[in-house]
Amino acid sequence: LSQPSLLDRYSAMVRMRHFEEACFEGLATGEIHGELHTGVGQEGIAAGMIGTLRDEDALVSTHRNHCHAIAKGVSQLQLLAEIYEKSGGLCGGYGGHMHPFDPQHNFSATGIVGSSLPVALGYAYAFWLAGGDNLAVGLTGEGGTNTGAFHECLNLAAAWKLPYLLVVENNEYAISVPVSGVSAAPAIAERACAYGIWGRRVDGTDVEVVAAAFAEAAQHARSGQGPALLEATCSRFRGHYEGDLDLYRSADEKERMLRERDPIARARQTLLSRGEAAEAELDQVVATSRRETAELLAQVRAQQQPPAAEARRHVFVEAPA
Ligand SMILES: Cc1ncc(C[n+]2csc(CCOP(=O)(O)OP(=O)(O)O)c2C)c(N)n1
Repeated sequence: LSQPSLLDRYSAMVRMRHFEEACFEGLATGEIHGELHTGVGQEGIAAGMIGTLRDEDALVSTHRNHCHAIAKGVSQLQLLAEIYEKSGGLCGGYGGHMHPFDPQHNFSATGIVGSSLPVALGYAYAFWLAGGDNLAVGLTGEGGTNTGAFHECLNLAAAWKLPYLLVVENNEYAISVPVSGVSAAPAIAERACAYGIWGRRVDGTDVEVVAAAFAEAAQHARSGQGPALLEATCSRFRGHYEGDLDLYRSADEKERMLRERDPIARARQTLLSRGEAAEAELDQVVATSRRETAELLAQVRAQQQPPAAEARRHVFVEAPA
């Protein structure tokens, strides 16, 4: 796979943000039910994985999974339809936004904090048994790193030198709990020393820095040298979920975060200052993405919901007739 240009990564991030905005619409109109967690502000981490992840690699994400799915190549139409609870969704509209599952791309997610990690470990073990150089990536927020699963997965993956890459999106808050209140160590990546594995902490708002570190970590884990722990710092621009009053962050903190920690604005600034793109070209990228996302949403809205009578399908094992 060749690595995308910064302009390509910028386009991908813009698209991810517009995708999230399309989800806000459905929540406001009552088309989407339940808690909705979006990756607005965190797109740099997902977009940094593009170009390194292959179709056969596995990516197991969290409750905040939309950008990761897009980076993995999951159909945006099927993903948005799933979030909008439509029959054409990845899981026929039964899974909803926290549980998209795409076996074709080895992509899945779970709303149980920390539980993406052992699922990814299972993929890593299967890949190791099969030979070859497929990679399993497990994602978690920094809150999920304080579950037992985090320790157990890294310990086992290290002992067995599995092709396992654990990515931590450190947005500093687990709902309202700041990382400093629950972790004495300043950097989660430092825990890599305890397992004897590759570890690094990077600025997740710089998509190029993420891409370089992700590619290096992936190469390390694929090549039989054991797992890798990549921590990417970032900011969550919205509340924990849509509707969260977000009273645990001051107005000053939020204003500074929006001004200084936007991966899209940062990439745009870099493209302009290096002369790799002009304002008009970047505006065009945004306009095209907006139009295509609106078309996507219209297609989703035209779909049916699964029939109410089948609400319990896939909940219980169905006895053969
Ligand atoms: C096992 C478990 N405990 C609690 C919750 C409720 N919960 C949902 S998200 C969340 C915080 C997760 O924080 P973090 O891992 O940092 O991810 P972020 O939301 O910041 O992306 C919690 C406690 C849950 N879903 N699963």
